[in-house]
Parts: sequence; structure tokens; C-alpha cells
Amino acid sequence: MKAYISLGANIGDRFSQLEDAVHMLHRLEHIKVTNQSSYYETKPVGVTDQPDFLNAVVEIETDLAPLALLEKTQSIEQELGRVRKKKWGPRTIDLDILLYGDENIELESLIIPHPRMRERGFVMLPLAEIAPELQVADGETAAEAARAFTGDSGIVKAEKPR
Ligand code: PH2
Ligand code: MG
Ligand code: MG
Repeated sequence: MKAYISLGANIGDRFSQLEDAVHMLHRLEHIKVTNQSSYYETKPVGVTDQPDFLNAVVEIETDLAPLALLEKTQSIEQELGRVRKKKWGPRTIDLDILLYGDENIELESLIIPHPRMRERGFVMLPLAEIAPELQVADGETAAEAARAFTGDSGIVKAEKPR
């Protein structure tokens, strides 16, 4: 199954944390990272008095069931030192499952498609970069949903530091 995961970090070494998370995903059995967006420097959305984020989206191929995939993403968050303090507060790494094939899932612990993804430029711009034709809602592609955010000065492609 093809799935899409968004990654975000706004404390610590944000580039390394995102890169480590992608490598950890790829090294897991049953998951292959098949595409990765650029990194984006983004203004915080929601709780705005926190540091800027680095965001990206990856496409994976997996035969894990959704909840098994969620367990993997949560253990990567744990391993990279995520401490859950306040909802939507600063984090060393956040992995959110956006889409899992074309499945609709509504569990207490997991809602797919991610309920807020189409309102979030920091998700839609990187997603549209790697999967413009992907259907994100009835009759709407990622590229179409991302159009609402083109020219948003709060979302800028970032160069990877060397
Ligand atoms: N994640 C949030 C809340 N706000 N803002 C940006 N720019 N990037 C994020 O990844 C982000 C956010 C909750 O997970
Ligand atoms: Mg999130
Ligand atoms: Mg999350």
C-alpha cells in the first residue's frame, strides 16, 4: 500500500531529526521510502508563539496495516526524543500519517485522511511537490488543494545545510 507521512520539527537540530526519521522509516522491515519532498521552513500554525518548523512529506510503500504503521511512527518519535507536553507545542519530531491508500479510517487513535491536512500549507505544498495528481478529497488533487497556499510567505523551501 502507498501511504504519505508528514514530518515536522521545531526544536533541536531540525534537519538531522527529519533526516534521521526518514532513514529510520526506510530501515524498518515492511516500509520503503519511495519519494521525499524538499524541506520547507514554515511559520508555526495554530500555536504561533513557538519556533519556526522544518517540514517535509515522504511517500512510502508498506504492507503494514494502518495501526501497525502508526506504532512504527510513534516509536520513531520516541527514539528521537519526542516529549509530549502540550498539544501542538514545540517538538523535536512529529510524524503524521496523512493518507493510506484511499482508505478512510476513523479510530480513536488514528483518523485517515488526516483531518486537517488540506488546511495546512506546510503539508499540502510538500505533498503536491511529490504527488500533484494524488486525490486528497472528493474530486480534488494535491496540486489543486496546494494552490490555496502558493505565495504564502510563511512557507519557504529550505536548502539543506552541509
Ligand atoms: N505542526 C503542528 C502545529 N503547527 N506548524 C507548522 N508550521 N508545522 C508543523 O508541523 C506544525 C505546525 C501540530 O503537529
Ligand atoms: Mg502534527
Ligand atoms: Mg502528530
